[in-house]
Amino acid sequence: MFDGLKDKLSGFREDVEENAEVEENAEVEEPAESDEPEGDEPVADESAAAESPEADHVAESDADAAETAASGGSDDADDDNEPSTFQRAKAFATGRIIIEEEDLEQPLWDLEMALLESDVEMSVAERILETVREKMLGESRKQVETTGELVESALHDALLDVIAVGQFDFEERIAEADKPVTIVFTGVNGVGKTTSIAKLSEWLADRGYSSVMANGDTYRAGANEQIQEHADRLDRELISHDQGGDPAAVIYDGVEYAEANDIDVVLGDTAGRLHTSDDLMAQLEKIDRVVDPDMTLFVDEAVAGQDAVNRAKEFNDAAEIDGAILTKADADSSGGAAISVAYVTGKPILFLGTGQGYDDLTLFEPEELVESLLGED
Ligand SMILES: Nc1nc2c(ncn2[C@@H]2O[C@H](COP(=O)(O)OP(=O)(O)OP(=O)(O)O)[C@@H](O)[C@H]2O)c(=O)[nH]1
Ligand SMILES: [Mg+2]
Repeated sequence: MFDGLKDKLSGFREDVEENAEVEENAEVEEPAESDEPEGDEPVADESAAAESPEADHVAESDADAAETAASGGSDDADDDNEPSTFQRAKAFATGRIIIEEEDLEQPLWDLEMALLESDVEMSVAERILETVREKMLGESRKQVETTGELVESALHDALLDVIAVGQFDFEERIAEADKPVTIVFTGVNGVGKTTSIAKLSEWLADRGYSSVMANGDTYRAGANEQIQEHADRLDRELISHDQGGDPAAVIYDGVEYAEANDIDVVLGDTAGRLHTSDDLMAQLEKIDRVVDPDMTLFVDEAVAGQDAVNRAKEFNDAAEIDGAILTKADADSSGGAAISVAYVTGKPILFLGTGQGYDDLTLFEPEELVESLLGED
């Protein structure tokens, strides 16, 4: 899951570390190294090394540092753009790492490209870069020991900042709400709405909540049979009307059934639709009016990347959602939708679908996702 994105993030970490290391090496040129010249090294290099300052003879000001560096007099002149010895010494003394803005320029550019290639939405990528830059260069950054740790902590904060937007505790919301809790599922065709309803029914049962399914997909031929199969396998009640019936009426009946039978949650399916389909969007409005659901969850597939992000936004604009379920995360390497949906809609991702089995539904935990994206494995 999200392996492509993981690789790209670790590429950024390596880039910054490499840049910082090159500087480190350029600065602390040990005279000992020049004891055995490797043959083709020009003589000028040897004299430069001999005159280079020892780490504990730290210059006292920028001007001094510049002078000392200049006195190296080597033709290579690759010392010119280094952060001053003074800055480094100060950073060393205070246990902080100095990253120069220009060290970050190329890696940040590469990171932006990598995020966009991974289908991270533009405004989300920009926000991530902004936070990374701020955390790595700013005064407020955390105390860390190595450049690698600094990058990791900056990326961690930047990712969490966009991924955790609007997050709430779904289980707590269910526990505290008046019963029955009515949840309506929306989204385009074939993304996994019906499957997610079956999975969520199982997820709720595992936590002690009963549920009834109501098939508001009165549009597609075969929809009743499909959801009935799930209901039979899971031994749940299904409320359905004939094809062509009023979806709002079916879900309403589901709520009545739940009230009469002490069922905790009503899971209302709907037909797949585009936000541009006026008739079908009017149906959602009617469901809203007639049933007044406690939650409307937008379902889309993680593999759809940028398209899923755009649709989440369009659905939220047309018929406000409370959260999202991203299915088929098991088949998604880019991770762009998982990172972008919450920031773009202001509504959290609540679950990831991670396979075709009933147990393949995972509560979305931003912190866990960030850790796995930045993890070693
Ligand atoms: N690999 C994988 N497949 C999934 C996941 N969720 C759903 N699917 C598959 O996606 C296909 C479509 O799922 P449905 O639940 O029928 O989708 P839908 O949104 O209800 O489709 P319509 O009712 O036609 O709009 C099925 O073959 C599911 O098994 C998932 O998390 N991972
Ligand atoms: Mg369906």
